Amino acid sequence: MVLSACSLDCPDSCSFVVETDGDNIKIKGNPDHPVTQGFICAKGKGLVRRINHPDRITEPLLKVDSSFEKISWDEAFRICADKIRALNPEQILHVRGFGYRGVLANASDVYFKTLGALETYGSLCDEAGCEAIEQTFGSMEQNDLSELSKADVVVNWGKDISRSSIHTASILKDLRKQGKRVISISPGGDGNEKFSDETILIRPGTDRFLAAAIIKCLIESDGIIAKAVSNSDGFEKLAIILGAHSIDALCEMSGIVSSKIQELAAIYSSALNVSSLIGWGVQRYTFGGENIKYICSLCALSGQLGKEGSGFYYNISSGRNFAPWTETPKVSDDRKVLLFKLESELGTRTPEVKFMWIDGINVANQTPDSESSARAIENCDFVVTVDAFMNDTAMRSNLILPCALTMERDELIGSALHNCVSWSAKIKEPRGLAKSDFEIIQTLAEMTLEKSPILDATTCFEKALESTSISVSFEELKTKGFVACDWPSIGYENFSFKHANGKLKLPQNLSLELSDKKGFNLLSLVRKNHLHSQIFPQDQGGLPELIISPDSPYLGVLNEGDEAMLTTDLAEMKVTLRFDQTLHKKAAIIRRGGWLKHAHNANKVIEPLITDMGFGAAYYSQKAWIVKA
Ligand SMILES: Nc1nc2c(c(=O)[nH]1)N[C@H]1C(S)=C(S)[C@@H](COP(=O)(O)OP(=O)(O)OC[C@H]3O[C@@H](n4cnc5c(=O)[nH]c(N)nc54)[C@H](O)[C@@H]3O)O[C@H]1N2
Ligand SMILES: Nc1nc2c(c(=O)[nH]1)N[C@H]1C(S)=C(S)[C@@H](COP(=O)(O)OP(=O)(O)OC[C@H]3O[C@@H](n4cnc5c(=O)[nH]c(N)nc54)[C@H](O)[C@@H]3O)O[C@H]1N2
Ligand SMILES: [Mo]
Repeated sequence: MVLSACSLDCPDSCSFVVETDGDNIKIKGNPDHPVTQGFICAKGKGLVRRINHPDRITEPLLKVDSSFEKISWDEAFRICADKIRALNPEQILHVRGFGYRGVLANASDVYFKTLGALETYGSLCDEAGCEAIEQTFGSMEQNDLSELSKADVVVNWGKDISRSSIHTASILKDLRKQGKRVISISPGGDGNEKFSDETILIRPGTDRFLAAAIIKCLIESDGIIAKAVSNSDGFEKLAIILGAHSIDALCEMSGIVSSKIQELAAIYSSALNVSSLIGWGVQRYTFGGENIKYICSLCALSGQLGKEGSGFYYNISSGRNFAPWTETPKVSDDRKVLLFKLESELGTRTPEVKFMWIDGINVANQTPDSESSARAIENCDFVVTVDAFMNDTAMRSNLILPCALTMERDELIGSALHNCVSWSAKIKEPRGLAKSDFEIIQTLAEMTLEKSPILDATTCFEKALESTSISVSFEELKTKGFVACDWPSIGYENFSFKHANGKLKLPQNLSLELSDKKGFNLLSLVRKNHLHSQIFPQDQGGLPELIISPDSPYLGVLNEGDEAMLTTDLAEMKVTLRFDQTLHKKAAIIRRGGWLKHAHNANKVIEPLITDMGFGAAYYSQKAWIVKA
């Protein structure tokens, strides 16, 4: 029995107990870990299937006349090094995702930044919300996860609890057993009702109006706490903005009746401990940042912040407990290209980008307007992808370098949900000729730079642990498998914030929807059993499903089980319709991550809309409709 940990891009960051018998690996959740608590999710269990899967790429593959040929690592490194040496760094683009996170995972960033290569900006994930919280509080803090168990009421603003974080779901289950209350707000269709005492159906993308309406009720009923007003900037202006909208008008915009808003206002201003969960879905909209700002401001103004059992949970930086193992050079803005507009950005750039290095991201699949990203890859002279499967990105590359996966390499990982760091130990040798990303970058750096910035792995780990929040040695951490880091259990205690004047900044705008374009909001939500596009071809048979309300005004003559064309201003794709009574009439759900090559990719029809802050992808603002196939 050995300890290891999951390094998937998932907040729960589980600690594993691993049993090995030759090549056979069995993983279980570590019962001693305070959050893993002895159980893991389907995608964590699925890691073993990925390691052993027959489709796995285990040798370097070079595209010759449109088919792939096996080559040796020596040849692969020589090709890469020759190309990198021959080019001006501005002709090289590094595209990195978080398909692989951790301390050593940063090596490719360090290398390409040192080289002076271009990199991407723009976030596929959580940046609109992170930026909103930073702008509001001057930092991104939250109560320790253990505080959630002290809540009397949990208000879940759009977290898909049963799929995206099963350990949060487990805390909610326990709370309900003790008679505590969980209220979930979402456009429905996510199964949250099984984990909630009450679900409130909201019109997609309008949480800011709901939160604003609750704040307005609190202002009108003297429910705002004085300390929040004195410790914030912009309260007067916010009150004027809210004064310009009636509660009824705000209700109309969010589709929620005013009695419900009064009820929520009463809960937030009560003496109960109210914790708010904020899901990433809420910020995948054109005004996603503002949605988050209003929810956080509601927590602060009602006094449900900075104390036990209260506050909001959105995200913590998964790297905050690690010290950097090296100084990484900054990349100037003129060396950054927008991730979700790669084709147009690269098309107009001089000097022309002739070499792309892609690692830990399925760019041709996960970016909005995925077909355009796919073309950007096809149009580039030479593209290297470090991955383990022949996905939409790898198949369009010139060279595929097979990477080791979780448990085939050592790594130290943090979490976006809790404050433990875990040792993700190597349990077995990488399959075939696969190599760890770290080893690949180490070799490349030595071949192409006068002085390689990449230290040896142990030094990187030791330096990462020279962090103010960690007090165990590397050896101790390896033995224990994880360590709880030293961090205040209460975020923003005493209403002390990190802006220079110590105050929080309240929202000074309430943006109305730009247009009432035709169509429903297309929500491309996570799958239960897979992480994003890490799905096998055999799990993508038939047509993808579009889940829609039987009362949707967009159905026309179409019925459950019918084939339909899911259509947007950008493109169309064929789907089968499935009805879900719990879904909002103005929304439809398609699961994300299906592959272009299997005609399952939602991003084919999703335009590259950008969030109001943080350069996030506003996937869920996509308007779509259906026509008979
Ligand atoms: N099984 C599984 N788990 C995962 C992942 C995975 O791919 N598979 N991915 C991981 C990653 S990287 C991330 S970022 C997280 C994402 O996990 P979540 O935070 O759950 O994010 P989403 O799936 O984007 O959002 C889903 C929830 O937001 C709701 N929602 C959508 N629009 C709105 C709205 O306008 N208002 C409100 N109130 N709710 C809304 C949806 O109904 C749904 O319940 O999950 C992580 N965990
Ligand atoms: N339509 C739509 N699309 C979305 C979203 C949405 O809401 N709607 N949300 C998105 C979110 S939350 C996120 S975080 C992103 C995720 O986007 P991606 O990061 O592209 O997610 P994955 O599909 O998990 O792809 C990660 C890739 O990394 C590879 N990989 C795994 N382990 C390793 C490793 O150790 N080394 C290397 N080099 N590669 C490895 C996997 O095989 C996989 O191909 O996309 C998003 N895409
Ligand atoms: Mo994400």
